Amino acid sequence: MKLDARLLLLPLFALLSCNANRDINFPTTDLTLTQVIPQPLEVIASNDGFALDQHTSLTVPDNMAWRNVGEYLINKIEFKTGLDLTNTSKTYTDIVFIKDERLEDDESYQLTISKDSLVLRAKDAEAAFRGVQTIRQLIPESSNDTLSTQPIWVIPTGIINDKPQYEHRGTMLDVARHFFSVEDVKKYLDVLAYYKINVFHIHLTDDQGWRIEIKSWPRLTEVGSLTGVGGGPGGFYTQEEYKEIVDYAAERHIMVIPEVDMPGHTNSASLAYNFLNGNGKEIEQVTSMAVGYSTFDTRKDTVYQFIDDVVREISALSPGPYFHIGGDESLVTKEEDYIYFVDRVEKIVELYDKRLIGWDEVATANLSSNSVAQVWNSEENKELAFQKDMKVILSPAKKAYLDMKYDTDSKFGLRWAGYIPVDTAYLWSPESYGSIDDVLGVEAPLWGETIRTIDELEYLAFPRVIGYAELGWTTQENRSWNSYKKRLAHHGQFLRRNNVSYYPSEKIDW
Ligand code: TNX
Repeated sequence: MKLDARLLLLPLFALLSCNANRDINFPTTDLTLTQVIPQPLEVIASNDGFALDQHTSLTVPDNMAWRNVGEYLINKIEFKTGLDLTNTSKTYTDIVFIKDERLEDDESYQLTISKDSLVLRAKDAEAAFRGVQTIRQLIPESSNDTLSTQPIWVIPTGIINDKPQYEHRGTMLDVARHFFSVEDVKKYLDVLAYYKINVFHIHLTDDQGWRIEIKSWPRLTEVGSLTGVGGGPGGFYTQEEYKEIVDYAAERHIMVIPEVDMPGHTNSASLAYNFLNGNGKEIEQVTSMAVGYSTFDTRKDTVYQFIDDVVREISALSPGPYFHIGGDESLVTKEEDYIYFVDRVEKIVELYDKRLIGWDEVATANLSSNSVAQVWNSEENKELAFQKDMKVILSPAKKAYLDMKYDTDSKFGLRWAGYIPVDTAYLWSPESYGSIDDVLGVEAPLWGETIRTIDELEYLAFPRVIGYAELGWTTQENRSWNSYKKRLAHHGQFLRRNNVSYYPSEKIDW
């Protein structure tokens, strides 16, 4: 690997001397004053400028995963500035990616920016991709074209050493209450990637709709996907379409966690296959927002045969290590039946080499330490999880629910967990929920009862999800609301350029 790095550096030294001949007077800029979100671990300014312009080239290690990261950056630079870095004839400044295995922590990267070169070091393409987001954010929104004949985007010089505090920085999207198209999901993922979000949890099934094709049980989508909350048209992903989402996320180094919610939240499945139903009532299609009335029949072997098929088919399409079984609000499942169910489903999930995740209620079952509880509501369940040596994901509803209204003016959203304005969303400490080793990270769920379009989705998600991205990445000592709100104000331009319908909260000076 060292050899690689040296080979790459040779042309760079040649470039350094070229650039010295250029008579450009850069304005001095301060790297510590840039608007990067999430705030990096360490930023050291050296108060000079790197000129990104039509004479900048990009050099990357010769390997497919790295080349993809390089292409991603090239495309984003072109979108932001109009510069085509693939078409650089005479190069004066160079962006260089170097594979450096000394940066051994996952997702850790280093940027060394001087007048002539911007060097990104990382151990692998995933970590480089995180560093690329920082590079994108360091490029000013507009060029400083008064100083030269061609536009120049001046990036401040210095060093950034960065890595995340938590390995899991995610958001969940509920596509069951209202369905969102592959295109909508892709648009969302691309913006999430800019904030170094690395987990996309997709809530694929609920009482109102079943949203993923299962080849061995075709009625799930033939019958179970036809509507949603409020009686709209519904929809589902074919397996190919689901794969398209998984692949698109993977290109952004985002892992997809599929969720099939059970034994409650299963009306749409029982509507398709009545034998699954355990609540003793006749099943009808539901389009209301009610929760807690449905359950699988936990004492029937055929139900577990069904679950085995569902977990097998979805796991085969999902390269990530997790399978989310829901497990929340199973209010009509008897306690002993619930525990029996969760214990048995854990074995099925493990059979397909996945780790079980469930909403915090699953911690009441006899789960192994390999399984994970997603804490949304119950301190007690969190403690049960810790007693079982399980890791937890933090999604406390009062702080991290993207489907809560911001305030009394909010057009969409619920309010059972309270209003969550942009500052409340940011001002809490994941660190206070448990030791950093016991907590995988932070995930902000976006339940879909009140949102039907991508604009409505974006209104609830942005800007709050950006704050959750910082809570997951940045250490507590590096976080401050005052700094964050100033940095966030500068992201309005990015959001507008990308056509994101964010909520323009008055708490931010957009
Ligand atoms: C509770 S949070 C639910 C969801 C609803 C959500 C609405 C959780 C695990 N279950 O079924 O959509 O509230 O905010």
